[in-house]
Amino acid sequence: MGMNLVYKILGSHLIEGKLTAGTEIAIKIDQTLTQDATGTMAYLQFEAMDVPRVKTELSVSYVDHNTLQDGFENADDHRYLMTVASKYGIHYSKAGNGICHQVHLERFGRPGKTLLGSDSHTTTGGGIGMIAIGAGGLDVAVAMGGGPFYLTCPKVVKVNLAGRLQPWVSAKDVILTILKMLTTKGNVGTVIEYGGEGVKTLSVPERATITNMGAELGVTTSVFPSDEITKAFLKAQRRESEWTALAADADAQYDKVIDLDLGTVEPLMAKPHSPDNIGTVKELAGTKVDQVMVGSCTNSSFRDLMIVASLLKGRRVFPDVSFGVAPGSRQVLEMIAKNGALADIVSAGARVLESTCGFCIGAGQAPKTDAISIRTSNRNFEGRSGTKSAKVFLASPETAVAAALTGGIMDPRDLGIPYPEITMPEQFWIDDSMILPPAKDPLSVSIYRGPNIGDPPAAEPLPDAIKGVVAIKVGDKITTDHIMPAGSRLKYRSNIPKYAEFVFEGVDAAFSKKALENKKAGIHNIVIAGASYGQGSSREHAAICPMYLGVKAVIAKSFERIHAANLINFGILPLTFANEADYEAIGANEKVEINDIKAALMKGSDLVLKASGGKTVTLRYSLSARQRDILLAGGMLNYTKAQAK
Ligand code: MIC
Ligand code: SF4
Repeated sequence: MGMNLVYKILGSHLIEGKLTAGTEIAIKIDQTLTQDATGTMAYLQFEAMDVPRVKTELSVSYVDHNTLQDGFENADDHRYLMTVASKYGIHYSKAGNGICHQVHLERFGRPGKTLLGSDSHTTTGGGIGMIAIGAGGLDVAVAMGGGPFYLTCPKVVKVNLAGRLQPWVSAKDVILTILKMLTTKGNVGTVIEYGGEGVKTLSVPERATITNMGAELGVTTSVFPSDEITKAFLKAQRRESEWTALAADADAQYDKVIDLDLGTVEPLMAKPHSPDNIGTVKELAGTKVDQVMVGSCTNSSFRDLMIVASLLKGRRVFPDVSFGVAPGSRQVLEMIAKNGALADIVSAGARVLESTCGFCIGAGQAPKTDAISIRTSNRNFEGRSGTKSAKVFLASPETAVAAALTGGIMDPRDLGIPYPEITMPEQFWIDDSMILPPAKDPLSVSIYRGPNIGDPPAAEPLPDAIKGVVAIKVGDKITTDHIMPAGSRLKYRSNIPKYAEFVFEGVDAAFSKKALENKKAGIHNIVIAGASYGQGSSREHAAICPMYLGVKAVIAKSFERIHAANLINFGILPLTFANEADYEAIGANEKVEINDIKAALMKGSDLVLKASGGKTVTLRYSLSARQRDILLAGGMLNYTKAQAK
């Protein structure tokens, strides 16, 4: 029986387990990446492991998220990251060199390799034929130390692409089409493998736009084959020797096959406030627009920016629209500067921004009250832009420019201008001088620690009985941004007691104070949630800070993969309702208890929650033996220490 591409790559990296969907496997990690927002905690944890040098083939530390430096905290963190990288054998990509996923694709991604990154959009690497997975910082730290990465062996869904995209329709519209079909819920434990004749019509950056937003589907990752197009991309990056051909066997098996004719894809948009709330640009046409932003790791490649520049050339941005452009990397910025396209963008009236995440994470460019903002990024969660009342629509660069030029949503096909032909360069501009290699003599490097850097907090062992209170009850689709706000709060990421003051800030501003008081009084905190709890970011602070506040269990209808793993790593029980209707049975502030936890976990039997009024609710969990032991030890760091004894 033939093998699919996903199992071929996983199989060649398998350390424990069998390739049987739904069972736990461990794989060897070849490459890691971190970014500054999750990186400081990852490296603090790596330091605590006492490993003298990373054991991966390649590890890169990027600074791209918090570069605004409105205070000393971010700059201090950058310096910490630079010195840690130098000492432990990690490459350091300086602020200004670009967004981690874009730079990694350009300079380091290699077909057939595994990449683990402390960022949910690490999946971008699937565009170049890698198994690239997002995880919490602690899992990445373990991988840097040479440890395997544990995951549930995925089901593999093939998206069989036929035909070719019509003019004015691009990769973003493809992934929005798939988000419309599959939504953001129910795809945990799946990997998407793209195949079919249509693959040949997509360049590597276009493939990467598609795999990038696999994170929004909630899949473990997505992957494209490595073919002549991949080879040409690597050659243009002067890395042809790193190419290898990779494809599924002709008779490969899949859990499901979805057919998509690229020729039928239309310009689409994700409406507020979820990436799967899809509408056609045609039906949304006429909506007045206040802000348009092009950039983010989804759509900031050379091709994307050339489309933007070609459409803007000789034209002007609509007077009352604020239009910003953030090239994804210094390579892209330098190339459009050298070929004149940047001048076309500037002349049209765009605000040219640093090559960073910036607007995408709410670090600057917050739109006006009640604004309609069109963005080429990947997430439009409420408040993520920095303005709670703003309505963010996600769209392709083509659709974004049409809105910037006309002041309203409009199908770009109705602009009445010819679709620009963009040819991919045979040679990209290569200058890696902003990527600092590690020191040859690690002893010569002393690590810089500013005053905002704290110690990673230790988790307490799991209690046998949780006796406490429902400190908060939330609904469906709670993102890690809801749990741990980003934007201006993120500068406290290296200081857990401070950052913990903002847990659930936008949902219940009193939560943090209340939870800490409970903890001090010996009362355990429990979170009750709906479906897809912990969507979005890989930010492990969404587990660490609640742990610091004394949260012992989260009971939800369902969890997203990365967040569930982070909860376990930090000793918080992720539990689900045996009967979803019981979500209604427990209210906020109710006193509850869960007894005999250890015996139940050892037997694998259900847990029972008793509420104050005498109601009982049956709770389930899905844990491997290893995860159970991590929880019993009180988190991954305690578990690792105990194993080392
Ligand atoms: C995001 O897009 O939400 C982020 C910010 O890149 C996060 C990482 C973080 O929280 O720092 C992600 O996607 O994992
Ligand atoms: Fe940065 Fe936005 Fe990409 Fe996250 S999604 S890595 S914030 S550009």
